[in-house]
Amino acid sequence: MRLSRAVLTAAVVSLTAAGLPASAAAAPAAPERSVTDVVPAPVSAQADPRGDFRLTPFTVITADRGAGQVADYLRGLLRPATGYPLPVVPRAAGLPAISLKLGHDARIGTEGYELKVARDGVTLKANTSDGLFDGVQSLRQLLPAAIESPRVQHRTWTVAGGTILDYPRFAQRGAMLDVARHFFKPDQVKRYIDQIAQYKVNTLHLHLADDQGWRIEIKSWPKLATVGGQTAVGGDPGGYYTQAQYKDLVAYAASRHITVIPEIDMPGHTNAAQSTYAELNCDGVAVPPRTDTEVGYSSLCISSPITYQFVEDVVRELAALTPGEYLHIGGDEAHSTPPADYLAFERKVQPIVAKYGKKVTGWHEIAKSVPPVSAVPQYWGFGGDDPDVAAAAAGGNKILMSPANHAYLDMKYTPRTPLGQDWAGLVEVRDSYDWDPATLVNGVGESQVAGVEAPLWTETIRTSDDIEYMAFPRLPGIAEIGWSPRSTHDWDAYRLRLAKQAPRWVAQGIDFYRSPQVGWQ
Ligand code: IFG
Repeated sequence: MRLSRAVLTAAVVSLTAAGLPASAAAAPAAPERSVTDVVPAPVSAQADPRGDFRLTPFTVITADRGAGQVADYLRGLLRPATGYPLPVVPRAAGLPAISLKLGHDARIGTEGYELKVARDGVTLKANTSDGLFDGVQSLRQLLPAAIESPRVQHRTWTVAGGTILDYPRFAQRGAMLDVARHFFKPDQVKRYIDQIAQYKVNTLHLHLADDQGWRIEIKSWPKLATVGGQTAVGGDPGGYYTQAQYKDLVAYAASRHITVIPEIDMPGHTNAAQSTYAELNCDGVAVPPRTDTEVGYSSLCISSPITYQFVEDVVRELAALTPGEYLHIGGDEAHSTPPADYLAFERKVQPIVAKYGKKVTGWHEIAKSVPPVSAVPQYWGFGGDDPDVAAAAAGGNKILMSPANHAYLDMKYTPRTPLGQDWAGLVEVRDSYDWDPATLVNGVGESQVAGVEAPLWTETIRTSDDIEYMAFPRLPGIAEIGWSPRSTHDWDAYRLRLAKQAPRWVAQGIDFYRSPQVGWQ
């Protein structure tokens, strides 16, 4: 029986589309990867073992108008390990495609997505490019871990079949990097941005100034960076970002759909500034530079008018470098600022942030000053009662949750952890996973939680390896707490999904802590 050319072509295309070699039809392999393995856990995921999609040299990526940046990013993720062309084209024209579409689906909000993987193609739909980017992070996990390798791997590339409908529980899922105690070069920050982006983290808080170093160029106070940037904890090398370098970091973060939140900590944690400019000290004498790790000994001069000129100049220049809504003004551990002075300082400084078009966020001590309702206090206590924070929440402020005994990535895992501190206790992987932002602080419920953030303070952290050892495997779990429905929260199930992430970290060169609590593959 002669089959018409059209039928034969269709057959070849459909087999090729399925990624199957035209000569043989293989039974679907036992799923080593499934849509139900994704971290953070999706709202809903339905596996379809017969729906695996095979990437081939013929696969194309199609992108609606407005989806081009994410399509190019996806191509950049897939090309190094596959070596396939994966061109981004307006239409599939019969070729097997990964299609990125923008629409209006009320179920998924501004960061959600719907991902369908079938033999004949992959379709990713979202309402915004942020949603598409989040969907790409899930799609990435449906491919073998080897997709994360920077070198071409000659193998089959199967995307696990199924459907995911997903959107975040909380609006903010953040990471913080303290670049003041130790300075990290722009490429090191970009590496961390790429690592946290894969878990749908959408803010990066940069702790840009502290007692031991000032890390951002301020043109109106040039010595802050050129002199205040020279020091670091333990006498280690300092450094700082020029405004051009900082803008580039902000743009890089934005290309990973991450908003940078810059922090200038005040009125405490200000020794680098006060050792650089004598006029910032009440007695007009510059304090000596400090490279030890004490906290709470410094304070701006609350009574001096030049202090507020300094703050205004810094806020003005930082606001101009910040596309995001928020500036972080610190406010923690102001043990050398009398309480009345602290309140006076906060009441003068917060309006300055608003004057330059930004909203205030700060460590939760700022709640005492009864900030504007748009301000976001960042909670770093251990949970339980905090009347000031509960009052702020009752007044309409949203609270960002960073409990030190669960989310501080500089806490040791065990007494034997070579890096980190233990003042908030030991934080093994399970400790970083077993908490709920909506019940952590009495009087702060689900609707009053802005989200979560995992701070990494760097008194003892010097290299990218150090960052990765402390952030992995804990950061993905904190990202899951911020993203996934509470109903999916279950340590015994999570630890199995977490174990499957490890080969991806190995492929990415991430030197993670192999916690005995997880059955690593
Ligand atoms: N507390 C200090 C940080 C840092 C940290 C180290 C906050 C808000 C201890 N303040 O955490 O500067 O030193 O774990």
